[in-house]
Amino acid sequence: MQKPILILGACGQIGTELTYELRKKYGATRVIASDIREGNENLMDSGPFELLDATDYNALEEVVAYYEISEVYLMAAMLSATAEKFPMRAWNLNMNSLFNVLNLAKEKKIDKVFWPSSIAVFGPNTPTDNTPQNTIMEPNTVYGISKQSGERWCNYYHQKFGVDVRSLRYPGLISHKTMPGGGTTDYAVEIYHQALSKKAYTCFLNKDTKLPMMFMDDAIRATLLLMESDPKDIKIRSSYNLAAMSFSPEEIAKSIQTRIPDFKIDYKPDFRQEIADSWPNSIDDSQTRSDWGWKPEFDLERTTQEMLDNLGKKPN
Ligand code: AKB
Repeated sequence: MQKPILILGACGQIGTELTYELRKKYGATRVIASDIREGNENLMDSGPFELLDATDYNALEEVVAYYEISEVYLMAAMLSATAEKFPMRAWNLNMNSLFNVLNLAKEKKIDKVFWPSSIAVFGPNTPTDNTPQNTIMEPNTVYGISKQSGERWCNYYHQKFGVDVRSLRYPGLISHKTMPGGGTTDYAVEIYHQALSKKAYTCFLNKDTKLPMMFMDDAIRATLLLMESDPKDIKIRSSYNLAAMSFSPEEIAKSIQTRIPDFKIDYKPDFRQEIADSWPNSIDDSQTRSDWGWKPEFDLERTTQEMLDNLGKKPN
């Protein structure tokens, strides 16, 4: 039987869908959702929930002991755009929560950890097309620096203390169930909402800024696949490159126009343009595919169809 799982940051964009999927798979009572605030009604009604700050070690240790938690998914983080505004808060949240979870695993209080990294670990000196798994990184954003440091700590805890920590470098994630918050790739979700509500969108990135992206179902599937993989197949304990598609704002707009022909887009780049310019255009995830069998299912066309169909059913 699956031992209890704790999700930290369960009310965010990824945490919400991860909670639904894990509850579907393992049963609602075995998946404890937690966050510093309550989530949407569906999430709160779907199983146990704890108000919990992932940076508070004692509170975290108490919840882990109470539910006899075996696996932790640490989804709490401050993303790239917000982190530029609050560097110290971002560093404290992103690093202290990770140390807390890694230390619980080191002390054998939990068995397995998932921690998300990001394409933000790469920087302006990284090769931009088909960015390899191992390459120059040198991130120049607060968020990217925290993710790159986190990767090194994950690898360190695995090598020194045998901690079973697993990680993916998520691209920008697109979903219709929960909004993203504070990221540079958020435009790729906002655009679908505004295409339906206003038939127009002003994008905060330039029209030709190509970034790696993924539909949420693929991201959740990759996460569960990695967590269920045999430890002997997991050759990388810092974080795996993960890819599905890459597109620019102009390309996503064209894909929306195939279904909403009078949709209009214009461009007013802001401070997020500089962040996006420092990230890769596309990612080479061939090692991820060969080590544990990853393969994406959603391209841009299918993502547009899913987003517009599902958002179209919701009240504004
Ligand atoms: C962000 O834009 O900050 C995130 C990410 C790519 O990690 N979506």
